[in-house]
Amino acid sequence: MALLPILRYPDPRLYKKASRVAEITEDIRALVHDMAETMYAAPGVGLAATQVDVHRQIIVIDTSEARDTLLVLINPEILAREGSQYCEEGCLSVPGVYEAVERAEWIHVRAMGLDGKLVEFEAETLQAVCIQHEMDHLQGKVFVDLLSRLKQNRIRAKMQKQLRQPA
Ligand code: K1U
Ligand code: ZN
Repeated sequence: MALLPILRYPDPRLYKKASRVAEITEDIRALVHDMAETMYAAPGVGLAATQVDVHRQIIVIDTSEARDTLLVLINPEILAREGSQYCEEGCLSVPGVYEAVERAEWIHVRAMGLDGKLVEFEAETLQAVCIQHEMDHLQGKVFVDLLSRLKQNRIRAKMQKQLRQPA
C-alpha cells in the first residue's frame, strides 16, 4: 500500500480525459487500494484516478460518517439525473478552496465494481455531489472551471502563491 502524490490545480495533467478500463487486473486492484488509502489519509470523501496522474476511469468515494463504506466506481455513467442543489465543494487538488457549485440533486448511476460486475444505484445529497465532482475529474474538468472567471483567476493566483511558498 502507498500514499500517492495528488496533482495540484492548475497542473495541465488534471485536464486529461481518462480512458475506460477493459478488465480488472492486479495493477487496477493495487491502484484502487492506494487511491483509497490516499483519500482516507488526505482526508477526503472522494478521489479520481486523474488526480493521481492515472488517466483511467476509476473513482473511490466514502461519504459515510463512520468512514467505513468505500465505494469503488469503474467506468461510471450517469443514466438519469433530476433536480438541482448547491453544495460547498472542496477538492484535494485545490487545497483550502471551498465554493458552492450547482449539481443534479438525484442521479442514477451505472458502474463496474472491483469484482468486475456492473452495479446500478441511485444517489442523492453529498454522495450525488461527490460522484458528479469525481466524474468531472475523469473528463478533465476541475470544479474551479464551473465558477466565474473572476473566482477562477483569484483561485489560480492563490494556488500559484502556495506553490511558491516552501513546504
Ligand atoms: O475530488 C476531490 O478532490 C475530493 C473532494 C470531494 C468533494 C468534497 C466535497 C464536495 C464535492 C466533492 C474532497 O474530499 S475535499 C475534502 C472534503 O470535502 C472533506 C474531507 C474530510 C471530511 C469531509 C469532507
Ligand atoms: Zn476534486
